[in-house]
Amino acid sequence: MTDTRALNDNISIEQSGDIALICINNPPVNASGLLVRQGLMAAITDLNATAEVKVIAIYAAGRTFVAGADIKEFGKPPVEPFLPDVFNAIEASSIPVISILHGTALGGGFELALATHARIGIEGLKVGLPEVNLGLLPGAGGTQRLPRLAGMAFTMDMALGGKPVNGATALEAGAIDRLVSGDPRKVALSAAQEVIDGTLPTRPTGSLAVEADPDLLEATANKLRMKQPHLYSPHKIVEAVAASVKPLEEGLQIERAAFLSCMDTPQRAGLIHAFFGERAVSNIPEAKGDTRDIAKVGIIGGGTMGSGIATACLLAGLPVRMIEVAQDGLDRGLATVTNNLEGAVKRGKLTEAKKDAALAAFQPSLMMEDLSDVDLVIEAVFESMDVKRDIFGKLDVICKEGAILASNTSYLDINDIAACTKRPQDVLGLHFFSPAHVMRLLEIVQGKDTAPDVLASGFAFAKRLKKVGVLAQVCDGFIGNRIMNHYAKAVGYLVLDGASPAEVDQALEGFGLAMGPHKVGDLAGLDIGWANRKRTADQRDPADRYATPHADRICEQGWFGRKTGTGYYDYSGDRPVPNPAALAIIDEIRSELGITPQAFSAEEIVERYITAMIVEAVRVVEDGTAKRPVDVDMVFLFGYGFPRFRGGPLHEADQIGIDTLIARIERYGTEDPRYWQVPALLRKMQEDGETFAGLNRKG
Ligand code: 3H9
Repeated sequence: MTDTRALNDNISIEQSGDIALICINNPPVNASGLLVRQGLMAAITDLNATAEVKVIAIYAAGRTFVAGADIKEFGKPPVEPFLPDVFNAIEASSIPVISILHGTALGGGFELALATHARIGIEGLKVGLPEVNLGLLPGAGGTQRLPRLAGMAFTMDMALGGKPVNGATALEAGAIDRLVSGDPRKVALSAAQEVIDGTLPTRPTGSLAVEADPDLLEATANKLRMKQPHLYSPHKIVEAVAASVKPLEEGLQIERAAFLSCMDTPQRAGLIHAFFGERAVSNIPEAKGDTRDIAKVGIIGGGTMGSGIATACLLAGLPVRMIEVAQDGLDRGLATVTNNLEGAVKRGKLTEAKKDAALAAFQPSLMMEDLSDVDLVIEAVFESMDVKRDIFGKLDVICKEGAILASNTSYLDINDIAACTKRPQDVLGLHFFSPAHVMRLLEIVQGKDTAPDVLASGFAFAKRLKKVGVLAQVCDGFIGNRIMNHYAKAVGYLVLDGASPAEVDQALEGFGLAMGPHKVGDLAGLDIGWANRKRTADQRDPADRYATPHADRICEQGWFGRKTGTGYYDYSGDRPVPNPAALAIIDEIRSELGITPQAFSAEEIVERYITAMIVEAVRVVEDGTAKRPVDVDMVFLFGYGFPRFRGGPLHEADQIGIDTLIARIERYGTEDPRYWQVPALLRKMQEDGETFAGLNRKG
């Protein structure tokens, strides 16, 4: 006889004879929220008091086993029972408890399994400890129990890398006991029977010992100090894993203390903002609804951008037709695409067979007419409105009805481009970031006539390419480049007023940027910004002292950065060093402008840089170019290398505080009232006691 009873909305028990199954059902990912914790604790207590039960098997309904603690609860007052206590109760159960894992058993979900007395994986399983990605560490026994099953080195890799491994790897390491195929409930029943029959051994993980490995601990700690000096939780992970050689209870206490200290950091808040932000940007009405099928893509332009976009499409399994005006351009495009795909093979992202299939799906052509059968065209030629007008006029004639016509322009007006066609409803901007097959940001730019299904197709396309699509409205530079153009002026100002490019870079790298702005400029090519400044020269205000004339004069020497061997830095030696000739140009301009150089501390450099970025970011939200603050944040995390642990410029603005920001802008404004102005929205937020997190919640 089978008796099934629900303990609450998330946990039920199914008992047949001496076997009890506990089912976790908390869609979509069975996160171990309060009801799951309460239900599991009650189930283990009840079943231990039920005389006939000889084995307990825990499995989950739906697409996955538990994917971790409920992240939405973090930052709120914790409510008992806590996850570690629930897992300790499972391990202490006098009746053997086994777990059946399918889908993604991550974080607290994997830790739940580690506390049971045997683990059965189901084919397709992935297990992992991704807490480090959230600024945390496995805080429910992971750093103590996994070393007992799979060793310290495996645990360290998993907890520091944050990447899941597949079932076969977990089995080989000893993290799970078996890998089978089948339905989780049926596997739970048959595995439970095996425990009773004695063919599936069980034992508490805490009964096992860990082999000490002081060399590994020291080498890992040293590597982290070099590679991740800004991050807090990785160092705490090493500390916790090191404690796994101690008796379990002692180790668990050290882990708990380390976990709680991570929970208190702004990094945890920033990284969790990034986790939800990545999902929030496409959780908007514009991204939903009907879409058009995109089965074949046309790309106009075989330069770096066009080839990168083509690579991204091919990697997503989409056939691509690339159009160029001359054979040598097409040859270059093919060579770049091939090179990109080979790079993906080398990095282990692509198999040789898939690379060959991708190349077979790449069709270069010199005839625009060959775009007549594609579902989406992405124009990726250089930034000339005349050229783009000409192209879109031709596309209007050539492309089939319903084809989506996109421009990868970084700055230009999508409405002007759409006006060259008789189908402006089919036109939108799809702005990729270089290298386009690597960078995850895609700005999806809505024209005034863009049809809803075209916009939603842009989001579906981003998802297919595994990119983060962010909605932007038309303006010069959209969200990202518009903000960048503004704070780039503040960088120029810092340099002209006395900081050297290397000092600025160092200060901002200290803030967490992977590379300072001058190093980025040298890497990307200083000629790109120069061309853009020339394009907008007629819009320059002669009273603007931030027009970065030193950057122009450096470019006039033919110094474009790495590709010419010289830029802000000199690349002729083993390591780049500040270019003395560039410093001389800066000095020359300072004296032409009558500037007496002043010293800036690293702190001051960071303050001015981030404040300038926030000012324009606020304006972008104020005028609706970005829908919400979180959209700006995700643009900067996924397209501009803003440190993820800081959550984005407007998340950072909340940490700084609106009063402090306004005071700073007003103070800088006494030096230059033209550039430093407090945006009206910031003033209003101050009056209302509003935060950017609050604006995000309002949507
Ligand atoms: C932890 O476990 C700490 C412990 O060590 C110690 C505690 C004491 N909580 O990504 P998707 C939502 S830390 C709450 O689109 P997919 C997500 O926001 C945790 N919600 O699906 C989304 O909501 P919406 C360690 C969560 O199939 C929906 O579920 N675990 C959680 O592409 C679908 O998600 C992790 O870090 C959660 N834990 O990918 C795992 N997870 O529909 C984090 C997801 O409203 N999760 N949601 O936008 C993931 O990596 C992916 O979600 C997963 C599924 C691979 C599971």
